[in-house]
Order: sequence, then structure tokens, then C-alpha cells
Amino acid sequence: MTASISELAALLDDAQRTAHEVPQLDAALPIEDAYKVQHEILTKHLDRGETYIGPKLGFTSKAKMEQMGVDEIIVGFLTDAMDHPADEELVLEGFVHPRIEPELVFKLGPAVEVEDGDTVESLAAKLEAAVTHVAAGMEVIDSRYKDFKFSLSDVVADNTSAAKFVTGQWVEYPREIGGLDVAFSVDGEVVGHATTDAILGDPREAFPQLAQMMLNYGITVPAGAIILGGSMVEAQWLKPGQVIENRIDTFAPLSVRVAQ
Ligand code: OOG
Ligand code: MG
Repeated sequence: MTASISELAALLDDAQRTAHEVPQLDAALPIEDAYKVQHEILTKHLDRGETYIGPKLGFTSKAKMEQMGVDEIIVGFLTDAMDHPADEELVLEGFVHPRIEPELVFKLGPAVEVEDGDTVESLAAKLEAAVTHVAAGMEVIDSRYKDFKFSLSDVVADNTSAAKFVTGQWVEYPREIGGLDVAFSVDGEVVGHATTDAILGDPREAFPQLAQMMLNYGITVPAGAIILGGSMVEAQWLKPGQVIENRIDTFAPLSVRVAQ
């Protein structure tokens, strides 16, 4: 017998809370159902007193798609409990097998809601108009699946491997965000080099992509939302004692230290 949406949500939520890996799901899980599993997991986070603070996009770059063997854009949720202050060491206990990746992060002012007659274009324009700031960020991803391997519906159900995120100093928006140099380094050595155009050819493309997800799957964008645009380069395994840095053009460099 195949597991229900609620059973899958409980399995994955448990795996995350107890930091243990689980087998990949039934390959036949439709993507719509995978988003329902993800939504039930969000409800569990909210029931534990966390606050939903916005969506994160995944697989918006070729580098990430190729690294993980997946070829469609996905969206997950962020809560306040995932917000890790940059000046605090990252403690690896509590994760299954964490990786880290650079991100371009958007901060919004007002909430953005789907209204009658909205199209991808109108909604994308509302999203971009609501952006007040951008920053260099990093995301700790931690697939709950064995060996960090998954299908598209697996990773969607598992909230797109979301675990923690770190944001750097905010810069006002609108400003140019395309074509900016990105240097991602571990212990002073650049391990990923790209431009922000690695995100969908132009990071502003994140707005129509997210708009489409809002229309397809009922993803919401609350007031003051934080949105991750997706990594431009391959993610790196986290190890004790590392210092990880994301340096985007003239943005303040963002670094985080991993506890020994
Ligand atoms: C899924 C999450 C992808 C990104 O920035 O592309 C993602 C994963 O790689 O485990 O967050
Ligand atoms: Mg990411």
C-alpha cells in the first residue's frame, strides 16, 4: 500500500527533527501531491510556533540542476527558525548531511497576493515592485533522503532540502542585479565562480518563475517576505571548522564559520 500525504509529511518532518535519513519515496508520487506533502510539513512547523517568512526557489541554475540530476524549478518554504545569524557559528549537529550554497536574497515590503485576473506577468510585476532590498546570502540544504539523492517529487515533498539560511547586509532595490560576479569560497579558496545571470539567465526571472508557482501551487508571499533566488553554483559539503564565504560584486561579503 502506498503512504498517504499525511504519512509522508510525518515521515519527512520526523526525519528533519531527529536528523536521520529516510529512503526515497515512491517514484510515482505526482508533483501536485509532493507540494501537498510540503504544505503539511509547513503546517507542522507553524503548529510548533514558527512563522512562515517566504518562499525559496531551487534549481534555477544549470550548475545545481546538473549536480542533483533534476531539471525543473522547485519552490520550498522558509520559517523564522531557519534564519541563522551570520555572526553565530553553524553547529552541524542536528543536520543529516548538510551542504551550503550561495544565494541572492530578496526582501519584500508589502505582501503580494493573487487577485482575480492575475497572470504570470501581472503577478511578477507586483512581486518585483514589492522588493525593497537585496543581499548576498547562503543556504544550508540538508536533504532528508539517503545519500542526498532524490527525484523531483521527492525533493519537493522534502521542502526542497531547506534547513537554514544566512543573509548579509541589505542593499536597496531597485538596483542592477544582473551580471554580478559571484565568488563562493571555502577556507579562502574559491570553489564556485559564476555571475548572478547563472540564475535563470537573469536573476529578475525569479519573479515570473515564483509567480507561476503561486498560481500553480498556492505559494504565498507574506509582508516582509524573504525570497531566495536559488544557488548559482554547486553546493559544498559542510565540515567542522570551515569558513564559508559568498562574495557578490560590491555587496558586503558574507561569511559564516562552522563550529569545530
Ligand atoms: C534542493 C534545493 C535546491 C537551490 O538553490 O538550487 C536549492 C537540493 O539541492 O537539495 O535550494
Ligand atoms: Mg538554495
